[in-house]
Amino acid sequence: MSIEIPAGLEDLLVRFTVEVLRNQPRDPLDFAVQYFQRLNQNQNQNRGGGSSESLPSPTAARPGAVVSGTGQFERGPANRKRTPVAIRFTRRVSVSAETYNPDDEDEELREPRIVHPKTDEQRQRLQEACKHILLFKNLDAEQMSQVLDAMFERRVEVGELIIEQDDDGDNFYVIERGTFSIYMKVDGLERLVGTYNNRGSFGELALMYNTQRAATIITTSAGALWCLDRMTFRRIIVRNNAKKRKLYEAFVESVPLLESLQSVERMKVVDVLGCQTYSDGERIIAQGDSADCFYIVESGQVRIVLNKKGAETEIAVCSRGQYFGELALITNKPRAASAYAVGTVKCLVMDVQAFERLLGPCKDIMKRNIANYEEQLARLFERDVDGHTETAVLQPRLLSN
Ligand code: 1OR
Ligand code: 1OR
Repeated sequence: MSIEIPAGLEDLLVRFTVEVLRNQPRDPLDFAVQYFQRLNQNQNQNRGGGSSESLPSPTAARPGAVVSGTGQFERGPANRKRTPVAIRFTRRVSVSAETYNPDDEDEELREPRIVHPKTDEQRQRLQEACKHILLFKNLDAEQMSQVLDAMFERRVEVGELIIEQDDDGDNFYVIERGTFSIYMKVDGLERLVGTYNNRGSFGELALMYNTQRAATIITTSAGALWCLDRMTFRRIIVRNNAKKRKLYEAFVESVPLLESLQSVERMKVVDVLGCQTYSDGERIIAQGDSADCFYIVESGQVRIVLNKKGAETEIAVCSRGQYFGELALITNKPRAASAYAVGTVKCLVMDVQAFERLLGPCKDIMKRNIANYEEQLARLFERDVDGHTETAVLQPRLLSN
């Protein structure tokens, strides 16, 4: 006797099983009833042209069914916590960074919305941690609220393995507090290539491009992370990135600094940068601060001001297509000058890790310009000595050569 398995049954059951494992419901039967009812409603809505994205998951209807961050992790060798078991269910579609198209993932996008209920106190901490996350900067209010709903907290201890290079991607992580080391295998040896210090985010690459994890991340202190599951990340952030690419494609093609990058690399720059608006007179960078960002001016003007012995001197003005904030990242020193918005200014902002990863080919240009600063500085303060300081003779630095 041959039994025919209806088309889609296997997929349906796998998806349901993943949801059960992810949500750990106290009553699986009740969860199943709600899950399938909502799926059914969802499909009916889709047939009628409705959107599936606002559907609550069974967890939303059942406050208290929170996924515990720590409960999900299994222990591995050396007593380190390993990546979540849910990782085994992620589908790595390809390992090519160039071939992603979130709109192809219709099935994934139809998954019910994930909600992890939070106390007011947790939500406040989460909002604070997410305030400076560049990948969230271009989201509208509804998208941001869905992201916040889906995030869940994970407390970490020193020495925990959060991400292991070459694993599949499960979550994107936002740092609330704690320090982390970034390791990469180079010629078979693990090398420390960077750190995170109480701010920032990581784990976006494997989720954006369906690749294996590019680096290993280990905690170097106790701390707290907010995690966003792969599905929500793809449904909201990756889809939004497709729009961002269209929006900024022409602009990044016109930025002289990025000329030496291939067009696919320029698009990866767009994927990770955030757009930030500043009002007239607002300080964007404070001289002496430690640095973790790099800026390209999209519109408006930015004054670069040097404070020497209490006297402020304008040393450069950056306008559309020009960059600033590279010096401290390259020299690993505090900010050498302050930067202020002139009128309303929009900047594209990139974090130091993305700067290191993506702008390697542009560093020669930046270093040449840094050499020019030194010359200009020497000229400026020679004039000072003679009592003829004239900042107007200093040309805004040209960033295209
Ligand atoms: P992921 O999903 O690949 C590991 O998981 C994460 O480490 C990765 O996303 C990034 O968020 C983060 N190169 C690649 N990934 C990095 C790097 C990095 N730094 C942090 N991540 N480099 C180090 C830059 C300081 C490049 C080294 C050449
Ligand atoms: P940062 O990361 O140090 C401040 O943050 C930014 O201001 C710095 O990177 C540069 O992008 C910019 N000439 C032009 N731009 C400068 C200069 C400069 N210093 C800092 N920035 N100098 C020459 C002045 C005649 C001063 C060199 C110390």
